[in-house]
Amino acid sequence: MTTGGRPEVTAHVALGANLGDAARTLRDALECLDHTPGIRLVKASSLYRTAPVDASGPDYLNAVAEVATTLTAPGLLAALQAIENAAGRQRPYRNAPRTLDLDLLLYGSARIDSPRLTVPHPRMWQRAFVLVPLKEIAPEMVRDHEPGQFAGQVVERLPD
Ligand code: A4P
Ligand code: MG
Repeated sequence: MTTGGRPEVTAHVALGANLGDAARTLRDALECLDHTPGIRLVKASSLYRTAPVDASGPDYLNAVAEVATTLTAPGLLAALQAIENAAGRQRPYRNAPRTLDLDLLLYGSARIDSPRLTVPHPRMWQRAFVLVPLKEIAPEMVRDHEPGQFAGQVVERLPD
């Protein structure tokens, strides 16, 4: 399907939060995504409570969304960053606790390696907090990455 000329591309976005009312923030972010011109929310996973990986601080809530977008990949990244900023995201140091993190996991089958954007997200295949929710909404993409291999990464699905 197309809206306004450019064909829609299927993209996957990881959502994470571990400051404030994380569940509320993630649900609001999904709604914001769907209301952003050029982005249509297709599917969202459940929310998962996850232990921090390579980071300290409170447990995270994580989720993954599938969107259809007429934005370019850099345009989609800019839209994700605008939603993060509206949620009060601050970046005091690397992997600091955050009110909202929106990472672009996949943009169709594109491979992008620019200073500001790497797609597929380079760390996604090592992370149960990404792959478990991704598997819930797109099992075909996670075939070769069984979540069982992530011993020690605690991921618990929250009731809807
Ligand atoms: N950037 C490059 N590629 C991308 C992409 N595909 N998507 C650049 C989003 N951004 C991308 O991002 C830093 C810079 O990455 C941006 O300026 C952008 O141009 P950021 O959002 O400020 O920081 P970040 O997301 O914390 O950085 P990074 O390095 O992607 O962190 P990670 O590796 O994603 O780790 N544990 C649990 N349980 N749950 C989590 O959600 N998240 C992290 C963050 C660590 N541990 C976690 C979780
Ligand atoms: Mg990020």
